Amino acid sequence: VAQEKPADHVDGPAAAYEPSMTTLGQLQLEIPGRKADDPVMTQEEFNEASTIYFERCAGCHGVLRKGATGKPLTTDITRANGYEYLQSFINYGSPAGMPNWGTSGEMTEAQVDLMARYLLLEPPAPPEFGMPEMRASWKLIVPPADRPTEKMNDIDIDNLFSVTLRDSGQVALIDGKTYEIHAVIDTGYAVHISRISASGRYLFVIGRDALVNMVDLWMETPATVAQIKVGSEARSIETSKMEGYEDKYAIAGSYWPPQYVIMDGDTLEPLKIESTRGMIYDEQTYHPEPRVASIVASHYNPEFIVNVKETGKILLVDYSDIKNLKVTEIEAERFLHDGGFDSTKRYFLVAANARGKVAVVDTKEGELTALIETGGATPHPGRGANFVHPVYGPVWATSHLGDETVALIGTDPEGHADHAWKMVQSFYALGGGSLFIKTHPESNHLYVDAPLNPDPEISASVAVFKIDEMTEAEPEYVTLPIGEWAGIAEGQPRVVQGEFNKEGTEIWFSVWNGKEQESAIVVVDDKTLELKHVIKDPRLITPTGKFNVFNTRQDVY
Ligand code: DHE
Repeated sequence: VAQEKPADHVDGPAAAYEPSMTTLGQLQLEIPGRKADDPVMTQEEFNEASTIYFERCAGCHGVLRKGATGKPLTTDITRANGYEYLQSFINYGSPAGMPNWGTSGEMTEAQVDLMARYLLLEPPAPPEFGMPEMRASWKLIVPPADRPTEKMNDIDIDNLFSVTLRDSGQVALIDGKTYEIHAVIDTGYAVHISRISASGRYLFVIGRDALVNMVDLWMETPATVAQIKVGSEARSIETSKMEGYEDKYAIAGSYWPPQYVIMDGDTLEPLKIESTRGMIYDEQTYHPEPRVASIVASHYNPEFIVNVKETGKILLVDYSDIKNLKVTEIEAERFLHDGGFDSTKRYFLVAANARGKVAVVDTKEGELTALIETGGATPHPGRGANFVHPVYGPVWATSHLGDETVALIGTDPEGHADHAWKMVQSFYALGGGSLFIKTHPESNHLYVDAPLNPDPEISASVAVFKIDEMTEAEPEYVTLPIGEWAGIAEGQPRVVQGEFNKEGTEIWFSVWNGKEQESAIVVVDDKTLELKHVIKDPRLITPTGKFNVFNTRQDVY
C-alpha cells in the first residue's frame, strides 16, 4: 500500500528526487570559480570525478575536503603538492590507511589521472536536504493499522542476523541456528549498520546513500514497511531505548548534509531535523561540515547520544519533548567516529580516531568522564569489546586501523578505581588495518580482525586471545585462517567484523570478496575455535556488517 503524498508535500527540489538512485549519483554540479591555472576539465569529466569522489573519497576526507580520518584536501594543500604527487598518492596509497586505488585495480589509470586533476579544483557542495526533500522521499508502505497484530512467522527473531550485502544494496536476514536465509530485502547502497527497536520487532537499516528502511520482523516474511531518504550520505541509525519510549522514535545521522533527523518510530515520518554545523569545540572556529558519526540510545535517560565528528562534540539529544528540544553539548575531542557502551551500559566510549583517543561519556549524569590516549594510530573499535580482565577487572577494548595494537581501558570506577578510565594494557595483534574487535559475556576469547591490512594472508585472518591468559604483558594469540576456511577459489576476500549469536557460543565472520566473486560467512565455534559452518549462497553478495538482533538490541558486545 503506497501512501499518498503527505498533506504538506511541496514541489521544488524534492520533485526531481528519484528515491531509487543515490542523489549524489545524479549531480550536475557546476565547476566552482575556475582559476587561470586550473586544469582543463569538461563538465562530463567533472561529473564523473565528483561521483567517484563522493563514493570513494568523501567518507574519509569529507565532502568539502576538510579532512577527518583522511588528510585535508583543500586546494591550498593540493596545489602546493601538485599533480604528480596527487597522482602517485592515489595510485599507490600509503601505509597510514590511504587505499592504493590505482595499483589495486579499483580505479583505472585514466580515473587516477582524472582524480588528481579534480583535486586541484575547488570542491563543489552537494545540495541541502531539508524537510521538503525528506517528506517527498518518505514512503509508508504498510501503515501501522495494516500490520500484523502478532508475530506471523516461526523465526527465532532474537537469534536472527541482519547481514549487509554491501554491493547489491540489500540485507539478508539469516537464522542464527539453522543458517537459513529467511529473507533478502532491498535497501540503500552499502547498508552501514542495522539497529533494532527496543521491542525487538522492527529492524532499521541505513545505506551509505542515506536511504533508511524499516523492516517489520513480525510479518510472515519480514519486509520493509516504511522508507525515507535523510540526505545524500549517511552512516548511522538508532531507536529510542528508554523505558516508556520503546519503539517511539528513530534517529538517523547524516554525513551530508551534516545533520540528524528524529523520526516517528512506527512510520519513519520525519519530525525534526537539526543541523550540526557550528563551532569546533576547542578552537571555536566555524566548521561547515561536522558530520554525524555513531549514534547510540541511552538506557538511563530519554536521550540519543550523537557523535559529531569534525567539531568534536557529543550531543545528548533529549527526545522526551522534541518540540522544546534540549541538547546537552559535551566537549570531547575532534574526529569522533565509532564506539559502544561499557558492560553496565552507563558509560559510552567513542573513538576520536584521528586524535588517537577514546572519549568516555557518563550517560547517567550527562558529562564527559575521561579522554584516554590509546597509544596507537587511529583507534577503530566498532562497538568495542567488554570483558573481565584477570588483573584489571572490567575493561573495554579497541583495535587500531593504523597499527597492530589492541588497547584495553578499565571501565569499573567502583570496583577497580585505580584502573578506571586508563589504558591498562596494550598488546599486539595480527597487523594494522583492523576495523573490529569482539567478545561476548559467555566467551573467554577476544577476536581481532585486520581486513584493511595490505597482506592478503593477514586481511583474511583473525587473531584470537584467551582472556584468562591476559596476565602476560604481551599475550599470545592464535590465528584463525577464516578466509581459507571459506574455501573460495577466486579473488582476495577480506575477513571482517565478528558477531556473536545470541547464546554467545559461536561467532560469525564475513568473508567479503568482489561483487562478481563468491563470498561467504564463516561460523566459528567459540569454545573450540574450530570451523563450525560455512554459509554460502548465490544471494550472499559482498557481506560486510552482521547484527544479531538480541545482541544489538541489548548492546551486548
Ligand atoms: Fe564504517 C560502523 C563510518 C568505512 C563497515 N562506520 C561505522 C560507524 C561509522 C562509520 C560512523 C558507526 C555507526 C554507529 O555505530 O552508529 N565507515 C565509516 C566511514 O566514514 C568510513 C571510514 C569511510 C567511508 O567511506 O565510509 C567507513 N565501514 C567502512 C567500510 O569500508 C566497511 C568495512 C564496509 C562498508 O560498509 O563500506 C564499513 N562500519 C562498517 C560496519 C560498522 C561500521 C560493519 C558497524 C560495526 C558494528 O559492529 O557496529
